[in-house]
Amino acid sequence: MVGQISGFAALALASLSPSQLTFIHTLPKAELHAHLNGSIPISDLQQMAHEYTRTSDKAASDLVQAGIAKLQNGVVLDEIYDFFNLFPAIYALTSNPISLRRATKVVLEQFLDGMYPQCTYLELRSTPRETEEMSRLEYVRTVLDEVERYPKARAGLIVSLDRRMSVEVVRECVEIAIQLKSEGRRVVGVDLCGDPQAGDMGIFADYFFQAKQAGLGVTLHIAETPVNSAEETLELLSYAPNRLGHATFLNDEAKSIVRQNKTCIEICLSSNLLCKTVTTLDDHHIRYYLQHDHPIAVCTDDTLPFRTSLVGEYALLLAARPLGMELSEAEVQRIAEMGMAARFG
Ligand code: 6MZ
Repeated sequence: MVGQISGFAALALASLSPSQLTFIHTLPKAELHAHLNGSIPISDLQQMAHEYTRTSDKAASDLVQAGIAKLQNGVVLDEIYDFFNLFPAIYALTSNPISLRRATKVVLEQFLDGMYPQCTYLELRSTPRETEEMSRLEYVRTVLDEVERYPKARAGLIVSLDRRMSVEVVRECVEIAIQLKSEGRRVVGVDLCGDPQAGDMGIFADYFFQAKQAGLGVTLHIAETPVNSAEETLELLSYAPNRLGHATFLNDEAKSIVRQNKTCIEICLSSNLLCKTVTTLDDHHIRYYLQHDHPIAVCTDDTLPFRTSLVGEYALLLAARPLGMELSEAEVQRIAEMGMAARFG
């Protein structure tokens, strides 16, 4: 387990006693914020890259090889914006139904299989992509086919909308989510994600409203960086989201709305530390929400670049300072219960 992860969480995990490890492994936990294309294990990605380079031209192969080498060596980010440059290489490897299906399968196995699964329940999220070999509808159906191999109580899908999308693409993605849900497929919610500097948030309002009307949960990446303005944050809060991703830079007005509505905050500790939006665990906004007994869900975000696992994120809660937050087992159990209570599915 420790061998597969190598970031902050690995150090915390290695510092735990056997009884603390057993406690974390046996705790019912929900993973509610995991991006599919950011969670593919490196060994699978390497194999996929190997096959890809045999059938692709040199320029495309070079791009993929350079991207995979970076991920393999452990990404070091100067700032969060460097993070989004990692995806073109990964996307090249998951651009047809066969490779997408394979990636989804290994990501689900990573979270849900084994003697001590990372989580009891997973809400995987992914952004529908149109490629030369599949439509966005086919993309979502392909991911769902794998998600639905697990019982309903174990896995669901959130359809992500990227901040860079045009209004036409946003409309198409929300229509797909609503249509598939009405067919009884396991779409449980919609998400807003992507480069925090990009996009016009005004175009999303109607579509998040439609998604809510159709019974889908709504979660929004919000105030992930200091450049996200207070106006944008208030606009996103006006969509009445059920959960929020990161919420690192909320001002007092936004915090008071979030607390009044008891909106669950998806907390991704390693992600925030590696993207340098939070300096240390002592400065992390999780402390504010714990002090106020506000609902949170501890999640991984992207296990590959952030070199973590859900068990590793829980280790960060429990481990002694300076490796972890030194919370008690009772506090960690309460956090896990809040995560389970915030499921859409
Ligand atoms: C914002 C993120 C993210 O959807 O193609 N993504 N968006 N903040 C983050 N935290 C640092 N981590 C991942 O998965 C990859 C996509 O998820 C979004 C980005 O848009 C990325 O392209 P899918 O499966």
